[in-house]
Amino acid sequence: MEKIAFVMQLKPGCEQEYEKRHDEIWPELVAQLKAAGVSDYSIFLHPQTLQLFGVLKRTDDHGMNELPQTEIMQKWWAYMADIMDTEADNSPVSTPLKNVFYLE
Ligand code: RM4
Repeated sequence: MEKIAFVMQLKPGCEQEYEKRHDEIWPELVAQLKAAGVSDYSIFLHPQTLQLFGVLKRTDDHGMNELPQTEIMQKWWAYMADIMDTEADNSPVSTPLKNVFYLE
């Protein structure tokens, strides 16, 4: 099991909508993420910069690299594209973070 973290970017004025969409996250997407070996997934919002800090665990044999090709991920990213900074393919602009401290 590995824990990874990354930063995405929310568009101004979209805080409530972002949280609402995640409160109502599609069960099919949850199932797809879990099937890909993802668990313990949280996203935190930095209120001043609107940076979204994601942290999750994934199994050693995770399928996260294949997730972008799945229909459900494509649909979710298209749905979220109006409120997040995205790449040309609708995936969120995402910067991996370096782990510099850990306390068990
Ligand atoms: C985020 C973003 C991420 C996705 C989560 C569930 O807003 O789209 O890519 O993993 O939702």
